[in-house]
Amino acid sequence: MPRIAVVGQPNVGKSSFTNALLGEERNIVTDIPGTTRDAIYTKYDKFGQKFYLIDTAGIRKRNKVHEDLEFYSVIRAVKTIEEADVCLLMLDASLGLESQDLTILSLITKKNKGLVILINKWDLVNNKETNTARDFENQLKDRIAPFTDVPIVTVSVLEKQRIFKAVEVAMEVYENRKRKIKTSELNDVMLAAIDRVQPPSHRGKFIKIKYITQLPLPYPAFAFFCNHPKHIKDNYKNYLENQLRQHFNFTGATINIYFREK
Ligand SMILES: Nc1nc2c(ncn2[C@@H]2O[C@H](COP(=O)(O)OP(=O)(O)OP(=O)(O)O)[C@@H](O)[C@H]2O)c(=O)[nH]1
Ligand SMILES: [Mg+2]
Repeated sequence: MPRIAVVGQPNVGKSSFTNALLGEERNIVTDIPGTTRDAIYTKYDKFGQKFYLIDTAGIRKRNKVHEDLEFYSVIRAVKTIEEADVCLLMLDASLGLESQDLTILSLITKKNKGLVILINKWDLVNNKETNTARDFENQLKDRIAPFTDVPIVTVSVLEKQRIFKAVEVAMEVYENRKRKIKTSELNDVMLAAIDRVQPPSHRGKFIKIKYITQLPLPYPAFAFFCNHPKHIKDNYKNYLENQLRQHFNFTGATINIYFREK
């Protein structure tokens, strides 16, 4: 079963979200940051969807952690990220994206976990116009670059707005993260892309990518076999990643690209 963890800073509404989905007050909700100390696993089985939902302790910046208890909460939250398939990174709409959130985000991407960003407490945003959510999303994307192929959902747990949408999106990301592309299709698409924009040569050395395979890992990872793997530049690697994202749906999943000698 998929394991979906709700992570984020203290007090953003992680336990409230879990309770709202389960339809019961299973996890303690208070306005005191740091209420949840342990990761709490619950089985969700509704509307044809089954997964483990993991409520975690809020993650604080290390230097703000004074108490021992809080320190261990951070360790546990990090462990939860490691155990999860998809992480729902919850933000507070009234605070926006803070540096701690970027720290959590980089933990999630380093571990190659699926990612959905939930902007909670959307009810607190005043004067919502048609474009408010879109503007908020675009600003957020600028700040989380280069990994921007990430779903962002504005929610209000308090008003039960879009919480099931959040679940749906999380399950999509779960599928995207484990998506396997047939080798023939992968090579057709990517060799054509490589033909259109070829890797720049390095000191007169012509770089030729011969074929591509997807690695048997729980997250998208691809090996590009070529003659001079060390001489392929990062911007070309970015081009390849963008091409993969344009042709196949990997939204919310990290993509690892390796160059190997052949
Ligand atoms: N206005 C508003 N308040 C919310 C919303 N969701 C949660 N809250 C409030 O935010 C406070 C914190 O909620 P919790 O669910 O305990 O937050 P948490 O992220 O689990 O916090 P920790 O366990 O301390 O990390 C509570 O007072 C909630 O009632 C929302 O959508 N809108
Ligand atoms: Mg909590």
